[in-house]
Amino acid sequence: MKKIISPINSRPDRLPPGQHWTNKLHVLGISDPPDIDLSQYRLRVFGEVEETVVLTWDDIQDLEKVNLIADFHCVTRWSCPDVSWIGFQSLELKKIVNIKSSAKSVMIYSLDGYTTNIPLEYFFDEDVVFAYKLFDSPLPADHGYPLRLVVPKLYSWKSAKHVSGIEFLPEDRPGFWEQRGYHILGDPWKEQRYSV
Ligand SMILES: Nc1nc2c(c(=O)[nH]1)N[C@H]1C(S)=C(S)[C@@H](COP(=O)(O)O)O[C@H]1N2
Ligand SMILES: [Mo]
Repeated sequence: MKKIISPINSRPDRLPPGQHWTNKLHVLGISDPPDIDLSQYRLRVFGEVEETVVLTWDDIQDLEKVNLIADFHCVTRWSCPDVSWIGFQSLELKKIVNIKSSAKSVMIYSLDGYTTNIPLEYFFDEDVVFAYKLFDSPLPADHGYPLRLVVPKLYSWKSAKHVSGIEFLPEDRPGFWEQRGYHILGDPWKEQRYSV
């Protein structure tokens, strides 16, 4: 299995400004985790693509697996070092869906009603992974079962849990927290916490 260590882990300024280290991944969610039946689970890829693609849980297991090691930076100022995830890279999507050149951004949809937006240049980074394992165990319900996104270079509200949809957008538009005052991008090293 390919191992990816996020380049953020070897930055000289590894801990972003205004953050402190904790040794725990704290649970933060807008609601209780949804009930999931894996046989019914689907991941839908749609929007600015030639054809909508719908993946089953088995389809997802067939994608090339990677192990990502990355620090996790929450906008509420805790940072957890060296979190280990197993899943597939966002770049794998380019092999299974034809993305139109009009696509500029993605909206990620979650089964708890959560959404978040990510510009394509961040979404298709090498260290962006859709994870189904955390430290070698299946994702716990409250950490995003069955599938979650991990975007190490942005604050972790962009790392959507319980992902069920990926919409390619012709222009960036705000998701759940971005509509409620969080920064549209969310770079921790620029302290892009809030939009005002
Ligand atoms: N579906 C969903 N994903 C979500 C959230 C949420 O409320 N719902 N919260 C976000 C926030 S603010 C953070 S800090 C991380 C927390 O991930 P964890 O609970 O696994 O530590 O998940 C992000 N992804
Ligand atoms: Mo967060």
